Amino acid sequence: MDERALARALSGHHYIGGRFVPARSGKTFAVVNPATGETIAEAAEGDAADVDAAVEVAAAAQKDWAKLPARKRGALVAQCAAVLTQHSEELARLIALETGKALRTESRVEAGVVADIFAFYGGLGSELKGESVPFAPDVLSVTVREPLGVVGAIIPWNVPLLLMALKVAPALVAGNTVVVKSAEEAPLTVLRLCELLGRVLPAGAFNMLSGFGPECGGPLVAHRKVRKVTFTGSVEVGRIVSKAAAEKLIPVTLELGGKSPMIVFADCDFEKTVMGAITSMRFTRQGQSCTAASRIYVERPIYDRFVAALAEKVDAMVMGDPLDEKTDIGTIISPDQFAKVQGFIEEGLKTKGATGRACSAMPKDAALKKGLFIQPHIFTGLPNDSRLVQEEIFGPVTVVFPFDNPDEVLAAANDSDYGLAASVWTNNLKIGLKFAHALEAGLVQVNQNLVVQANLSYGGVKSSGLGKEASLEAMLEHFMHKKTIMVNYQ
Ligand code: TXE
Repeated sequence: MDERALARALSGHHYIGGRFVPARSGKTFAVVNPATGETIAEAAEGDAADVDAAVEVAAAAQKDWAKLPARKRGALVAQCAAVLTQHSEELARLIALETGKALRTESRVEAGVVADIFAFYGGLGSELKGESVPFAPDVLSVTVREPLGVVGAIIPWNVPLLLMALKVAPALVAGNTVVVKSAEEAPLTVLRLCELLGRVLPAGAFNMLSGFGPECGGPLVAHRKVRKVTFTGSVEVGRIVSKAAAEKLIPVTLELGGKSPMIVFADCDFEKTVMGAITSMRFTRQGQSCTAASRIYVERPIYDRFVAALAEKVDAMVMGDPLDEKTDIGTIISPDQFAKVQGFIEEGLKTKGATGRACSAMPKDAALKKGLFIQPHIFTGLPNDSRLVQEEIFGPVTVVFPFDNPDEVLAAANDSDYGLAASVWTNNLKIGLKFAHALEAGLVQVNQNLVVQANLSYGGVKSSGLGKEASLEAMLEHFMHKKTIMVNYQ
């Protein structure tokens, strides 16, 4: 089945208790291909009644799931990785169709990483350890780790498979069951993933609803039987989710936005660093990445050369049909995001003293004329208080500044409400290490910019979030609680 037929076949469903089911209300909403504007499927429009059905099923399934030996749960999650690997190309094509992310540069990468996350967590079933704590003679005191119960997971559209996997795989191995609320812009690929996971996992362990934020995500957070919420999305909605979780006094993990600085010293490996800026800025994903290097600071001696080389490289990138193997850059996700990004660009272009260089040619194909393509823009000369410098744009827009000394650039880099990621590019190890420690971010990379790794802790500070994802630590600290048991044998 090709991706269009698959999208149609997935139409109109939630995934509850191992089955595709329609919304209780019978309502659906259109899923649109952002490269053409055509409707490719209808998604089930979930509300509180669907949430209740899914959570009840998940709560019932959790009792049996938690009774399985942890290693057995891990083995099943690892088995999911094998199924996902077999279906990786199909998932990649579907994600390119529904999100507009280029197949070769983005969607295949995401589909591959997802299997890796399930494989990683699947291997950790025997690591759910507690400790013994000396307390008193004739008293055995130990801690054991237990699952939390039903986990509610709310995901966005930019890397939906990857972000879902980072939540679902550790939650399941820890002995929880899960109800996911997919993003309204990208409900299909994750739904296909449910069907694939359902070939391995018991019914009810893993459930998914599509729908809108307040109508479907809201009731999920508020549901009495949801014992933990994990959310990735905007700061604004993160606050709403966090407040609702606080009302119920349940733990919450938040992965929010970023305005990540990239700091380039004159002694860097120039070519590698220019390429690093391209990958860090995620131009191939139209900049729709929370870790995008959306502020680039370049030491003055190489500033002009760096800006010119960056623009030249971005110019050479091909923007076009996401499913075409020649395409480097796909589309923006939705008309709303398109308008938001265009608004930033127009504001930047009107700013006195600023220059915005548009790079890479718009696609010429008539079939793409309604596509949500935006030319990548590189801005220079913006004042520090510009919205383009302070706010997350989530589009193919980066701002570049010159700097003259390390203290000045460190202060500028940290002058942000966000603190998700940062990178430093230099051959001076002392400077690299100094910055690695001094930058206010959850992830700092020196001379590289890799995406999230399953075994490395990931998460922001300041307004970028709360808690960690990925790594053993995320599973133990955020999807389990520690129970103390004391046995007096006097
Ligand atoms: O996010 P939202 P949107 C940032 C980025 C982007 C902006 C808006 O700056 O431009 O957010 O994107 C669900 N209760 N990021 O509108 O609204 C919603 O249905 C419960 C950064 O897509 O935060 C979706 O499933 N849930 C980010 C999810 O929250 C609610 C990735 C995210 O939607 C809800 C995406 C509510 N009241 C956007 N309202 C990153 N960290 O990578 C919405 N939702």
